[in-house]
Amino acid sequence: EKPGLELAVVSVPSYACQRHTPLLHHNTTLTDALSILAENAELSENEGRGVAFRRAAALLKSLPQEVRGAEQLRGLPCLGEHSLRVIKEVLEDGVSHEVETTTHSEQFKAMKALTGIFGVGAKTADRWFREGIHTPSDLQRSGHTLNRAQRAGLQYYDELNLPVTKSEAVAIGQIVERAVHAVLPGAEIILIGGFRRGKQTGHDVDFLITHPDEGREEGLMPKVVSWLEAQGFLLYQKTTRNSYLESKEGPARPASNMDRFERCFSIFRLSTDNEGREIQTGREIQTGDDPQTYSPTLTNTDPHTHSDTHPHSKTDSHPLPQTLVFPKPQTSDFPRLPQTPDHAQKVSWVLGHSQCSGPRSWRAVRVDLVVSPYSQFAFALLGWTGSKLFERELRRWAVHEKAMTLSSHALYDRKRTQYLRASSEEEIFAHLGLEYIPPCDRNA
Ligand code: TTP
Ligand code: MN
Ligand code: MN
Ligand code: MN
Repeated sequence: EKPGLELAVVSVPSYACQRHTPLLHHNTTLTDALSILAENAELSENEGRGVAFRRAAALLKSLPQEVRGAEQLRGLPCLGEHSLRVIKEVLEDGVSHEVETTTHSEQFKAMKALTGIFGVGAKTADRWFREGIHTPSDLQRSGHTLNRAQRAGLQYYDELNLPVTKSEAVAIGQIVERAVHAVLPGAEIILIGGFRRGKQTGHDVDFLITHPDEGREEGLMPKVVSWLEAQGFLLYQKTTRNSYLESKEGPARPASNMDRFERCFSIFRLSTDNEGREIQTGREIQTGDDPQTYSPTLTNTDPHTHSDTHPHSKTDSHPLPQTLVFPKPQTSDFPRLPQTPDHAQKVSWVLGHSQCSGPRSWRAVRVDLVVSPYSQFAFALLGWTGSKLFERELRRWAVHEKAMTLSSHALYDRKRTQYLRASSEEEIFAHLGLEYIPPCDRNA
């Protein structure tokens, strides 16, 4: 055996939360294959199998070099029999038979297309699939009664399946910032989810909102939503109020993985002009308002949004501005997109709902807003930054290795029977006995 090829000599810890997992890594061919199988398992509601494939993929993402032969994987954790078989096949033949069969299967294609509709989960999609509904157009024609979310999901299907760019995320951030500060000055807004991990595109944009004076954040979401609605920024929204206080389960013992923060799942109407620039205006500038405040300039061009933006962060070297400021607008200051995406033209209106109008000057974007009390902020930030597998691994580590329970609200030490406070993510990692992993390395 050639020296230096045995990756197992570099000891790789078995929990993803013990490893650095960057966005760009050396084994994309292998992880793409495993991700297809994970996705298929999840769509078939076989969660255990899905997690096994996700863990195997995450292990490969964390390796310092490209795997060229299966013998290099000897002794590495997280690689089950099935995953190893798939990896070997891809290494030897370039493709895996099982992956090929899956990607070409009618069921997988239909389940992906149907769950690609906002508001449609695997259960519903599977029921429709068995009725012969394979595409959003089939669903449209079927005359099925849909809920409000699904109707919006169908209406904006194509747009919501276009990746959201980083500049669109920043533009949305400015709107959210304006809305939040209009109803609660001093509130803090932080970009979370995939964009905080450094992703250049996402399926949505996620924001966490808090206020340094505990309690001031209560009831904030309905006010923010009203403001956004009045300005014409919302195409759809569903707000869920905080159910944390009245729940009987205890802060770190949620009944499910869903947390109980006040939150809003929404679809924004993001204006874009024909030159591919984004403007942050809603339907109309309302009379009585200062028009200048409707066109804030983009102040963040730093690609490093994965940096911690919280004041408690100690390792913050290149943060997104804590507060996005809105200097006096100058049209020339509008951000130019990297590749002028004219979404209105890219979108093919398969559903035929807007044949009448020409290219539009706006697009629909999925946005998630979460409000957390300041005392839970670090937990919410950690819990909503992802990736989903990284979060799952953190909770598994806490329970199995530390006898602790971690949620997006709190950390509970079951041996000392007490809650452990934290005002930064670094403190939470320290409580858990883990090396601090920055957001950009949580792409497990
Ligand atoms: P997502 O927005 O679903 O995922 P993402 O931002 O990592 O990736 P994408 O680019 O595709 O949008 O979720 C973001 C984080 O929020 C994820 O780590 C899990 C967390 N989360 C919860 O804690 N509770 C919830 O109910 C949901 C929907 C997400
Ligand atoms: Mn997201
Ligand atoms: Mn989200
Ligand atoms: Mn960086």
